[in-house]
Amino acid sequence: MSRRNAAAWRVLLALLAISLLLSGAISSASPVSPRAALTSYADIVPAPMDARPGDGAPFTLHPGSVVSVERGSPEAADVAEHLVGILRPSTGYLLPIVPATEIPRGSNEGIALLLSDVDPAVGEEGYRLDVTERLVVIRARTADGLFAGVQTLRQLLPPKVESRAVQAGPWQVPAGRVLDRPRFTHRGAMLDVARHFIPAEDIKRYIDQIALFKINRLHLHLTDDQGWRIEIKSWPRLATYGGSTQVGGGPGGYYTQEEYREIVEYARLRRITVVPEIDMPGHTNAALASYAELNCDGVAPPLYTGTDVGFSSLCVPREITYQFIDDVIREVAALTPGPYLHIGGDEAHATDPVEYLYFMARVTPIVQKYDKVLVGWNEIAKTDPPEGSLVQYWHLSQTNDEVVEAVRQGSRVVMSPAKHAYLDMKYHPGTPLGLTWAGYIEVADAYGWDPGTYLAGVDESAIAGVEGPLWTETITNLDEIEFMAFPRLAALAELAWSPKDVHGWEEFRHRLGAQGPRWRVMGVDFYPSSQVPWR
Ligand code: NGO
Repeated sequence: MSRRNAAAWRVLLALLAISLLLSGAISSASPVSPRAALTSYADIVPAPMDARPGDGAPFTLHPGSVVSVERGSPEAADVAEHLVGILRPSTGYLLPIVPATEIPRGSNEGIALLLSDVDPAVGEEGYRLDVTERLVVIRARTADGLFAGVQTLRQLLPPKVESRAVQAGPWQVPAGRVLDRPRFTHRGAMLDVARHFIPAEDIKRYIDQIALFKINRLHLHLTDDQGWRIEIKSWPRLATYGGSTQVGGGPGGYYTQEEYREIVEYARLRRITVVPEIDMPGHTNAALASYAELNCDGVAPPLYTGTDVGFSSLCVPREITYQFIDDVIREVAALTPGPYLHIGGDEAHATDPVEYLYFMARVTPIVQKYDKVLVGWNEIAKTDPPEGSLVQYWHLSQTNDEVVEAVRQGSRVVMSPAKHAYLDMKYHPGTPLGLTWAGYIEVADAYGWDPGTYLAGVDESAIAGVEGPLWTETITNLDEIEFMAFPRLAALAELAWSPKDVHGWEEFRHRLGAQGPRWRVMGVDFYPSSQVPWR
């Protein structure tokens, strides 16, 4: 639909909604007391640092409400677009966006997103939300903060606000205020698009689902033994041949660079940084199958559609290996506005340990040459990663001397301990999907650990954040992704965002229960855990 058509439709929808209201076909008050239907400040996930209901009348969004947004900030304007993108379809209201420098007055009732007069307690990524009868005001220092405030506001509106079709109001938000900021800067979700290819449209849907919980990193595991999923123009067979199948032998697929750019931009508009992963030197059968010259014996292996790990390796002594890596990293870095580039490094069981160290010493400068921060699974900790690198901890043990040493040398740690954070583990023995090697992970297990103290000898100050990896050996499509990710990813998001002193399983499971109706409206196929009192 063209922009003009879309605008015309919005006007029509708004007029329709107004005339329905006037004719009484849609009651402007709900049949029961409108207060009974109000959402609660106690139900926000992740729990805010400080949320207080007020005793005033609730705010009500009207057909004539406006969204005012800090003048002169394109990023704040993007956040306003994101907000009305949710509100307009379900309310049917016009909700024009108007530039402002202060709280609107008079008839300009509505929602204000401002970057001025900000409480310093909100930090770089936090926000303050004030809800009174006539106004919702979100103030933050950055667009990240405004976006986070908007996610809180979404959860304070009735769940049907997430509908893509016009619904009956009233559109009320209980009076109150929230002061909020994140515990950790890295709040991630990882998706393995290599074992099973996940189309770009589904990645975008997942981005929408994770943004609601203030996740701000999407780590894409783009390459593995079973598939190479990103077009590399200087080595085209990686995608066209190496991406031509997947686990179980299906047709696979890959993102063209243009599609990949669209994913990155879609994520950016939701304040999410995409972290691309090119796994090496192991997990490389798809590349080895695509180019014979990458193999030490010069013979390309067949494509692989099984689920074993640890059998493939790039050829460390061959010089062409580093030309290949330079080309790939150059092209991926050029597609990546974010600072991070993940080089995997996990389970290199088919690489000689001494060669592994040599390999990483060759690859690290390539990542730096293209101006990216090195990220790798915790195996890279033994290779002396440069200061400022991110080490992603996934092992079962709660002690790891190599990681402690890497932290001493200035690396920071992203916590993805498999026992708690692996979204591909089954919930219980009867879960139809998933693996079991790290154990069963019910919702309480995903929630019941502390990323700040989990690894002995690693202080909370060295923890960059928390990430939930979803590997796809057994997962084939978005419905299955949703079932494995939700509600556990919401639990990880709370560990990553909320201050430790507001964590608590009892409170959390009730907050989580309140997400059920919202997920149902959004069409998210979540796992209805019996540990959660679903509404
Ligand atoms: C491991 C392995 C992956 C598997 C995953 C399955 C890491 C970092 N490497 O995690 O290749 O897909 O387990 O749970």
